[in-house]
Amino acid sequence: HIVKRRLDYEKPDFLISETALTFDLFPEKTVVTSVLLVKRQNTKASHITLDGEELCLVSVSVNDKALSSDEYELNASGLKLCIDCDSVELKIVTEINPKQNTSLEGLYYTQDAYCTQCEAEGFRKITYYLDRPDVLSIFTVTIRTTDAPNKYLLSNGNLVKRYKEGDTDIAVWHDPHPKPSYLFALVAGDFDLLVDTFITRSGRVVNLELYLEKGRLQQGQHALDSLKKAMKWDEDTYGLEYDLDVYMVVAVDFFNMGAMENKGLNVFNSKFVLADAKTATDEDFFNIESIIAHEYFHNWTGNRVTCRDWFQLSLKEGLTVFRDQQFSADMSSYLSTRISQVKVMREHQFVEDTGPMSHPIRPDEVMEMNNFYTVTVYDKGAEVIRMLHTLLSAEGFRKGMDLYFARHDGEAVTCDDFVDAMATANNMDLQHFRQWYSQSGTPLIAVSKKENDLAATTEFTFTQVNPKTADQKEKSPLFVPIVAEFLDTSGKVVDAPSLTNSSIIVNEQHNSFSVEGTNLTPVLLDKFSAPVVIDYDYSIPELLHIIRYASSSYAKWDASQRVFSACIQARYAMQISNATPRGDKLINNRNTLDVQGVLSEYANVLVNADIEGDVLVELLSLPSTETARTGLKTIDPIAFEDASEYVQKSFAEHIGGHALACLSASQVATYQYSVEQVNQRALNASWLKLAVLNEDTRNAALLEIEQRYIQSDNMTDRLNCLKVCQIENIDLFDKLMSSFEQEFGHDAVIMDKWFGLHATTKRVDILAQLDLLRAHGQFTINNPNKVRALIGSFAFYNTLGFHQKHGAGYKYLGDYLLDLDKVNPQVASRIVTPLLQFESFNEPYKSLMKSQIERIFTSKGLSRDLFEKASKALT
Ligand code: B3K
Ligand code: ZN
Repeated sequence: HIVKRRLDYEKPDFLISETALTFDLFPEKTVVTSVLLVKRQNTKASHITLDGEELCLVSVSVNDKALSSDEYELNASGLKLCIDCDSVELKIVTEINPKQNTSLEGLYYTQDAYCTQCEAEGFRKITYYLDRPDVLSIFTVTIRTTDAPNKYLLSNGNLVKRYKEGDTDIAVWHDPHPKPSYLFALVAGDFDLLVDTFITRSGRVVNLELYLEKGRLQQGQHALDSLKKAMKWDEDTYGLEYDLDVYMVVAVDFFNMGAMENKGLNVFNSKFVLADAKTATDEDFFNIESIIAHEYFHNWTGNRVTCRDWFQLSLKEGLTVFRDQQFSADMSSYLSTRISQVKVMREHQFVEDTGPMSHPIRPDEVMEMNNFYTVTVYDKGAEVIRMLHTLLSAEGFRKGMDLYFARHDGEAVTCDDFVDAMATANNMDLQHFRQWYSQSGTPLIAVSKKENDLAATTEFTFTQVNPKTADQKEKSPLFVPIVAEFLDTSGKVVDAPSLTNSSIIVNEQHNSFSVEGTNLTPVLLDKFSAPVVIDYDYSIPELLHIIRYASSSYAKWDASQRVFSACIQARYAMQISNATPRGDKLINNRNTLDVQGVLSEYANVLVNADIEGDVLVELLSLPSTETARTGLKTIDPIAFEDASEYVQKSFAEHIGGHALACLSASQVATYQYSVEQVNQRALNASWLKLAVLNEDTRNAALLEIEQRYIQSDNMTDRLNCLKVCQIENIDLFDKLMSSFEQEFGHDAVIMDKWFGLHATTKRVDILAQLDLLRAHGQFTINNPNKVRALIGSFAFYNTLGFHQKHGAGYKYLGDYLLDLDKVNPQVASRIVTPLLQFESFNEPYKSLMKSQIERIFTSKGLSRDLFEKASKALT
């Protein structure tokens, strides 16, 4: 397995100006005929090497002359032949087996339909080609089939012709926009079709077509509405219009990720298309809206302007995630949207930074590109774009975007080209800022304060620490905008003229700022203005002061997470030390914390302060383990989970009585996906959980759950009920789960929720349960959604089941991954993640996890995907 390096980039010697593909579709033997107009760019080049994997070559001809096998070189990764002139027509015929293709990359056949996935390097599993994003070509695609169920034959661009020759159905598509091979798509199968139109602001009519599993037309309406909103939003916000006559979305059950932005023909995981009140949760509705928008936004940020090479992936992904985040915040609640993004950063991206797969948002070295569709490239990439947006303001950012498109429409470019456009349009020096693209890791900003009583000022010193990561030892200080405010003792925000755009710029190892006044409480990193960790030794009274008085709801939430985290860490320290506890009072490294006292006071603030419902929801929920353990290098996962449960339960004891009252007061309305209702349902879920955890209200709350589960008209409430009894009453849980299965057992998408709930249940016999669930009629190792729902949920979220004392949970995952790797390496490579983090755990967990990685590493026939991760984890 070879490592590719970013700095080794070379321009292609040849381009392909036109690509004509003909597919004769048969499930087990599809014939692909490719006619390429090849243009030489580098006159010194005499040979072309085309990428190709798992192909059966039938014939090659150059300018109509067939080559004999000694006139080309063929190996497992490609085809090399002589082209010693400036322009030739190359004709290549290959055969592939879509039915046997369980990797779901390239052309595959499942559930009576053909479907493709080419990004990043899947096109080479369809035919020999220059499978790299800087080779843009005009595609014409002919699809031929004699299969009666293949009613729809789809590819990119516009349909030119649809006709019959004997019993062969033929469709011809032409895409006028030059594109790289990764944006190619083909779909053939029978679907129900949901249609609508969108009129662009310049008056062009675009046909919108959603291809859905038969009988599910109703469930496509939310996706269709979301698409129209996204199209309008991109015109209003960035002046960007759609550029073809038709926009197609196909939903399929077998898909490796969320969706794919193929030009004019998006392919979606049906989980991110199908929804109605009865079967989808508020979260599903939210995700559908955001992913539909994300893929649509790619039409400009990704397709019209694409990446020069795959190291530049964040050019399109970071930017498009930022755009979909802006869109979601405009469509729903800013606060909950932003908080969910920050959780992804803290719970997944910061974790990636501490493990063996650490990389900058623009990686330098890659073995398997599919391994780099990461939270770092996507979500941290979006945070880097967001910092630019903060620094340049919305107007400045728009100017930069306009210049970026003016300069690069139709090109394949780099992250540097993007930053250049931003810098030039705003006449700004972004030299230091650029380092975010090349440096990996999470900066730690330690903050200390020194009061000068005479001058009545406070000096804040920011010390930037950039811990070394698995991939980089040398680090330097980054350019970090920290949005901040300072509260005086009465809760008023003091004037701080040293702030630019409400931001403190930390750009050296030490930066100091002076603020008028003393006894100030700093509110730092409001809205998560940079992907960093702030280390300031907040006292509990300071945090409660922020929760009472900060001008920003986000800052209140952030402070509340610190209150809970402090309690969890204090309890954890007490549990793992042998010190005799005096009640809950204990001494950890930093402070003496009376956990019960803190929680009681915190509950008091929540009940008595005038806090809006949407903020309250956020303030009632505990941080995840990843957030709560911030600052602890290694943990005992079981003891930490116990500590967290203790804090959760204690909090419920302090606020639970109030919870039941709030719950009973809430009114039930017919389900609607609206900001108000989403918020109300979330609040009810929090109250329900707290009421069940509180001894006094527990029985009443459990009755309430059963009733709600039966009476509710929507999946959100029902799933919330199941989640609560999953923790607190396993008998009721089992009863409701069987009724769930009876009702929805026929529906694959809904049953993923059921598999996920079972996989995360605390049971001593969880591994035997997993075995049973794998034998369930709806489960198959070939379907990524199923594998993620069952095995993924177990490994990522079932702390007690996964981290078993003698390593049985780790071994279970190891065994499964070795089987899965043979079926679908991309999915296996995602689910191995929890095992890679062994350095973050105490013994014996660490060694037990590591031994599974060693076992995977030494097993025969390992995919490039798993090999890359396992080998990195062991060096
Ligand atoms: N661009 C695709 C992801 C492709 C993943 C390849 N392993 C979806 C997206 O980000 O929109
Ligand atoms: Zn994307």
